[in-house]
Amino acid sequence: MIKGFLFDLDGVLVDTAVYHYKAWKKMANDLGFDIDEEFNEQLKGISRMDSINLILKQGNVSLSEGEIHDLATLKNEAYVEMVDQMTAEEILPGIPELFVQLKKAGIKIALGSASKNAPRILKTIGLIDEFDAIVDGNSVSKSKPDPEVFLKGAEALGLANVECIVVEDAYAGVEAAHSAGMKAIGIGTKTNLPNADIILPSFEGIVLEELIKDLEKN
Ligand code: B16
Ligand code: MG
Repeated sequence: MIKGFLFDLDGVLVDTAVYHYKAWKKMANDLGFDIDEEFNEQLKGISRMDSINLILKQGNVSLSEGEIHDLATLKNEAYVEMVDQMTAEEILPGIPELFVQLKKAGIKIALGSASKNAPRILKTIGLIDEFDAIVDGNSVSKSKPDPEVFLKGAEALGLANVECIVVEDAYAGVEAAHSAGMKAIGIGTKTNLPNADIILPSFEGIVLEELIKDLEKN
């Protein structure tokens, strides 16, 4: 029986990837190279430090640990400045309606995100009070595809792993869900999420009862 939904943040509840991209691109440009949108796809769902290390490798830039840390801090300051301007308008289609249906059905809601800025973003867009538990980049030490973030999410909700469904937009996130013994709804396409149990372009028009029936069949 499904008793909890664990939501990823970026790409599922809001599209913060565009702001991460702008801030990383500026950092790369300041260092004398560029990154494009195709490269940016690899950064979705992975931690800040894993992201900066991949970007520096891409630009063939070698820096000390301290310099890398300082650059990541500067990138984050630029990112935070942008996400602080976000509004509820940026919540992705169908999410508010899905939350209403989940609450009505008595299904708990948790966040399972790699972002250390997740609580700040949820406050800014007015979604924070909808969550029964929040597990973010501040409370996990291992990045997806490690299942830690979702295992902690189920634990925070007081639920067994198999009672939880993960909602993800990243391949590594779906892998993390499966390693945690949970089914995953992928937001995207069959091409980028071939491993998801159910794939939806978004939650627009989704009827929870039917979705749960499909998940239980799978
Ligand atoms: P921060 P998610 C992830 O969010 C982003 O997809 C990823 O691009 C970012 O590097 C990561 O959060 C860490 O974010 O710098 O804010 O701590 O998809 O796990 O919700
Ligand atoms: Mg994501």
